[in-house]
Amino acid sequence: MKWVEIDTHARKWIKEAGERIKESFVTPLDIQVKSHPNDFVTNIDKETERFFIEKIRKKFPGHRILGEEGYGNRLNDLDGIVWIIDPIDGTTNFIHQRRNFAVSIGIYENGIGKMGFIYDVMNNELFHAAKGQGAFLNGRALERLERVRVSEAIIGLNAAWILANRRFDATILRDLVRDVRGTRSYGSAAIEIASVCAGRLDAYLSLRLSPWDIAAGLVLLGEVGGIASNLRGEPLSLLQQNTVIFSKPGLYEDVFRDYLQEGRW
Ligand code: 2AM
Ligand code: CA
Repeated sequence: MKWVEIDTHARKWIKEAGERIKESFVTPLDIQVKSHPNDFVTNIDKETERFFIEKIRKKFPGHRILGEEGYGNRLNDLDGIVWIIDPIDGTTNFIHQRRNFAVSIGIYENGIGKMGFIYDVMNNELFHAAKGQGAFLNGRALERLERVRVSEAIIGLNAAWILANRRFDATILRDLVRDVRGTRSYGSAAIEIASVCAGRLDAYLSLRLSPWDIAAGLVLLGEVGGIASNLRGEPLSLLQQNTVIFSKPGLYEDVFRDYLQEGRW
């Protein structure tokens, strides 16, 4: 019963937040830089996070919240029920394109993913999943992911990750890019993960994502038989940044066997 109530409210608030974001387009954005010159936050990211926090605190006072913009709780563990919120995933798209961004919310209980919601606001596509009950796009069940080979795969990957750098050997991902059927980069991790869940992409890889970028997508992916881990093959952490691969089965094992092994990820 508890989870039905959480589900009903989460959905309602997400749609409401989407409407508020669209309404905000008539007023100028207030844009600020965060950790580096290409990492932005806007007044709308902040207002949207505060909107969810107010609603959750009022309706579910015992729940804790981890939000990208920091208005939630400071968490050292995932005990109890925790909402992990990215109010706008794809802020750069939001600023430059006014599309291709999403609201992403994962709800966990004692570290176990119970519900995931990814709302692609401008396409009006709500992906949602409840643990053990399947994953859905606008209410229609998503199919289980089938195995696929590297040579037939379209993968989500930001081109920046194949540039030479000091942290890892970029030639490894370059080999993968050469061997797949194609690459795509949407600029919103949540939309890219949702795309894997819907079979639009076969895998998504990134070298640095935060808990709020992946919390909802992890629940969704589990419900369609996909596999997620960091690039060392270890489980993803929701308390720190991760390298990530979200993938169809088959492709996941092949990518690790033939490409990722030698990396210093
Ligand atoms: P954000 O828009 O919520 O910040 C862009 O390639 C994707 O990576 C987006 O989903 C973006 O989420 C995420 N991302 C994670 N860490 C980032 C960072 N330090 N700078 C820019 N994008 C980041
Ligand atoms: Ca964000």
